[in-house]
Amino acid sequence: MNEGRGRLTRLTDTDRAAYERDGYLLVEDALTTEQLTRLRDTVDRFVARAHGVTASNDVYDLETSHTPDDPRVRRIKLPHTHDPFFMGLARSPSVTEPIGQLIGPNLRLHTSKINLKAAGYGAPIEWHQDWAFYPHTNEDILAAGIFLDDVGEDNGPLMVLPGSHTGPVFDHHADGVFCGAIDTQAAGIDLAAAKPVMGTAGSMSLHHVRTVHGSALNTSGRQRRILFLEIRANDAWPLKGCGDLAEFDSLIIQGEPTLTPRLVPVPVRIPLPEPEGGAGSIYEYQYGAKNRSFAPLADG
Ligand SMILES: O=C(O)CCC(=O)C(=O)O
Repeated sequence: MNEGRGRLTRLTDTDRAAYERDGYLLVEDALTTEQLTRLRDTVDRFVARAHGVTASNDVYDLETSHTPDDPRVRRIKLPHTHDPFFMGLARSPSVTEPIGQLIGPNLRLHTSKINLKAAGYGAPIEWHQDWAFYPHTNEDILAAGIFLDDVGEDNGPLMVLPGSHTGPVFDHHADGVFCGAIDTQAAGIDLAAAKPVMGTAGSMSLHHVRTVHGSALNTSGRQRRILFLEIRANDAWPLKGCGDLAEFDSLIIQGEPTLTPRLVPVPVRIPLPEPEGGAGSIYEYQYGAKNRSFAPLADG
């Protein structure tokens, strides 16, 4: 199937104003039925191959309760590097059209992941700002969350703090080490203001790179799988370096490469030093968090 034939969602002025004000937006029915079916089938095949896997690796991030016979995958890492379907989806108008209306037409993928949040045990993700993980030369960057399942209040929806994208960049360190999580109590954050981002399968959430967000353990009987495509303007360059230029430019999903990053005065904190032994994902970084806001699985 040609992923180029996506849906063309035009945002309204009200949508754009809401994104500017709140730092997030939901695009309902962003995907075509064919795209959603293909996405689900592709993800099902990845999950089936987790049988027999003993430890987290370059593809799978495993729940602490995972066993090779009873696979429990909490994340598929960097799906765009494992299957061309995902880059095709990122380049389809279903994704680029609404995003282009928020951060401009020149777009480059930053990273991708599928957070699976299985029924009954899907792990929480502590409050954080993506910007704390990857500061760039400007903040025309957002995360698109494509819903594989209906997302409601009970199955661990993405939670966001409206307006937090215009506030401070919070400390994501514990004991002087980057832990990828905010101690919300110490930071004085009012979590009562948080909002769940809910919608039907095939919808797409968009949150600004500085929006504070997180999500709870999925204690419901329904899984909640979301593909996150994190997308930036082509002239937003990572402060930690772009690595190999050809590889960097291969991530362009729309528009032309540029060697002139756009610099704007934005607050930044550097996500260093790394925890000892490194961390393979946000879940592993957050093992270092001192005060958690979301309850983990009782035996997890
Ligand atoms: O899956 C979620 O609910 C949150 C995702 C997220 O913020 C992340 O993976 O960095």
